[in-house]
Amino acid sequence: MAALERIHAPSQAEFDAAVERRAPFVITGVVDRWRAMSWTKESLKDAVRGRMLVPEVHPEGDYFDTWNRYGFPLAREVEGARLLDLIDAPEGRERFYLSGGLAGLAPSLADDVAIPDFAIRHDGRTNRVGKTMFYGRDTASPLHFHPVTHVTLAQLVGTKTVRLYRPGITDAFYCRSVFETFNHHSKIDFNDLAKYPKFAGVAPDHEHELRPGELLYFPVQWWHVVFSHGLSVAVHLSWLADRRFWHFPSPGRRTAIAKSSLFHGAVRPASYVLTLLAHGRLVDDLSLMLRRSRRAKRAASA
Ligand SMILES: O=C(O)CCC(=O)C(=O)O
Repeated sequence: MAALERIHAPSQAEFDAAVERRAPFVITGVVDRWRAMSWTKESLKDAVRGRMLVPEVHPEGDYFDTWNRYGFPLAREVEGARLLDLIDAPEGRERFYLSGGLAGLAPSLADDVAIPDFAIRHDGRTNRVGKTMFYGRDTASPLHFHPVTHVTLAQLVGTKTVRLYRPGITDAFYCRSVFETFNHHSKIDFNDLAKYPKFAGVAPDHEHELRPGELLYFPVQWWHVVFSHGLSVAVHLSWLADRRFWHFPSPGRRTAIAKSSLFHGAVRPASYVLTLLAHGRLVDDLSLMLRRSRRAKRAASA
């Protein structure tokens, strides 16, 4: 397996040239200048104290199981400082993973992440670059790809193992249906790979141990699965990729369909309800309501 290319403090021209090679690479000498590198659990707790945040909730403590059971992670409002404590020292089986726009989660910290000029000016345009924060302990993010964006992931605290696979949807990736909300995700449970025999012959193109101070560039539509070890804080920066970076036929064609306005306007809401039904949540809720009303009627007539 090839080690990733490493580039130190790239100029605009060096960054643009590296992206044109259409393979992931690691950037050093950028994140270590951010104020965010001095974040600690205590400073983060102060920044989110009193704010109601909405983390991913994994009731059984198994990230892949939640995704496969419901089609997406569950969510609940939790006060910020308590949430960071719960992430670090869980009570019971339930696990939380906080991810979301940095300015929304912790507005006082948003400027601690300095978006590099090479991202803003990439591809000869002025890009709107989003900042997403990830805070979790021993997390797993299922195998997925970014359908339309260039992404760089900056590790601030802890380490992550990232496995990357070149683009293309085949049966081996057990991709979710185009009708699902997370249609760019795979169903593969990495804790139970025996259930996914077609994936057995698929080796990652790269596996990288992401360390504090590194910035990992994910080309648009490359598959990746991410595991964090211990407490992990990371920020990802993303901006829209020109279509010339998409991979055709797959997943470019499917992405074009999934992002089309017809799909969003008419097909998607219907497919969303079907997805919920297929995953049993609505079925469970409706049958519970029916059982309750039958019981109430029986009790009233007795
Ligand atoms: O760090 C993670 O858990 C997920 C990161 C990721 O997949 C991303 O930045 O796209």
